[in-house]
Amino acid sequence: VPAEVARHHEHAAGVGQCCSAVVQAIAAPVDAVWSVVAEAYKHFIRSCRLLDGDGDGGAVAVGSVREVRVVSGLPATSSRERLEILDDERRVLSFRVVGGEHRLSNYRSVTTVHETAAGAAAAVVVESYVVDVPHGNTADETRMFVDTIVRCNLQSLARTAEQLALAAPRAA
Ligand code: A8S
Repeated sequence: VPAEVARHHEHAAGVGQCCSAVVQAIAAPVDAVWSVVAEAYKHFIRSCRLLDGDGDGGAVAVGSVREVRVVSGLPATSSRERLEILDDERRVLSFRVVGGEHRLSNYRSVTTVHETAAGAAAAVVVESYVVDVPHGNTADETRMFVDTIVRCNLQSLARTAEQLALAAPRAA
């Protein structure tokens, strides 16, 4: 892994914050995986709209903010996410939570996609994050909660990318 990509996963967790990382192996080419990362693959999203984009579904730029409505059953109803990094070349995506109704203040995550030694049809995704530990919770509880969400999202990403790779083996 190139150092400048690995460095994105080094989070300076301050007092009252915690951080973690989740790794997911995927049986699909990196380009297929990246194309899914750059789209919406997330599990817990009910709906999503760009707040300051032009609304026509065009290219999403760094600095754009989206409002996400969350499915019921979570201690959250909505989240506002600002795109911080979208690097197609190095396959790095990062966003920061800038608002919404939930308990994960100052959440910021970085997702990177990597080739593996196992061959062209295998990738690894690393997603790391830093977040404030909510009042009344421990860092361990917070990491367990967030790791579970991230793991679900990455498993969903894996399924989508693997299906994409099967459907269009040469497109990637
Ligand atoms: C992501 C990662 C996370 C999203 C969290 C952790 C969230 O969207 C959900 C529940 C919450 O309680 C917080 O990559 C928040 O989306 C599903 C609304 C931020």
